[in-house]
Amino acid sequence: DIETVVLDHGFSSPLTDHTGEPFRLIEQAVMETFPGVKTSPYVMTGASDSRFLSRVCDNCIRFAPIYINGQQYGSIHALNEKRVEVFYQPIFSVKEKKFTSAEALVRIRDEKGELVSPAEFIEVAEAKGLIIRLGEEVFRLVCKFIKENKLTEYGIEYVEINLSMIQCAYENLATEFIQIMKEYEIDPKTIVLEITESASIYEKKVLLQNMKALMNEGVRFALDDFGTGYSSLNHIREMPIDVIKIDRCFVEHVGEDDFSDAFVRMVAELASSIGVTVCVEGVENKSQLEMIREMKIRLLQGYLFGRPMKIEDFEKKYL
Ligand code: G
Ligand code: MN
Repeated sequence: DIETVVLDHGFSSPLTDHTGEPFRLIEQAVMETFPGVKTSPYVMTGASDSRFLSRVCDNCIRFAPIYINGQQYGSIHALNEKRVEVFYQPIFSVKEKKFTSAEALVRIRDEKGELVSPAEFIEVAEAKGLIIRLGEEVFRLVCKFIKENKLTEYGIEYVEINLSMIQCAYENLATEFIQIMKEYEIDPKTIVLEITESASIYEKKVLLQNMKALMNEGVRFALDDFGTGYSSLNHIREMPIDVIKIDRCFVEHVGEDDFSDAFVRMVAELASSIGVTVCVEGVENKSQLEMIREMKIRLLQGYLFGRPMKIEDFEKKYL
């Protein structure tokens, strides 16, 4: 059950798996090579959870087009043809009564110009080892956005960027991001990287090294989708986290079930006593807003305040 891949590179020695065994590559698919990155053979041998196993290693291989239900989304093509876009969703500060940050959310346009949602392509990009380059492009686009719009002059202090756990486990991530920030001459304090709890248990050592190197420059970190996945309050203690983003499933039931209420209250209480900022995600209506208003929450995000929107719309509305 080996995935079909075609090798189109100039390697002289056979590729090997983690045990050093050469692995088979079947002809007829496309594989691209880029300096610095290799996807692990696990992906190709169809391991049950390729998302976890598609580690990024030292050498240099990446896969090219991606197919979803037989349709070619071709992230590589999208990347090359500049069909990757970043949308921005405003984040409201309760204390300051204004929008003080935004979350960057990646979109891809298909050949017809229709938007493809990340739910459809992120997982595939991860499994195919494309996420590193996609993530780098997103990071570039955000840096460009920050620089061109002088965001801080408009009170938008930082932009949050989601990291895939594969990016977190990529040894060169920090070096590459630092280089890009220099290139665009942006202040690292205007960047907050969102990691998920799953990332914090997977390849923890590399993640912590990346975090340390980036934090030395001034980049900060947020824990995304908090309360789902492998929740452990220990993550907050072990990780140098600035912001906790409470998953939107909690605000969805706030005021309806006691657990959600208690959870949001507890996280807010804990966070405020250790100097971590809390952001509640997914605020969609006034009644939810009323419910969370008296909890010690600093930041609010959701459709009630603004949907993720194209750069032009974000500029018109907030800049
Ligand atoms: O995992 P993460 O929290 O980064 O997910 C962000 C996603 O949540 C985006 O795709 C965004 O469109 C979506 N989103 C943002 N605000 C809301 C909201 O108020 N309600 C719902 N249902 N989704 C939201
Ligand atoms: Mn996020």
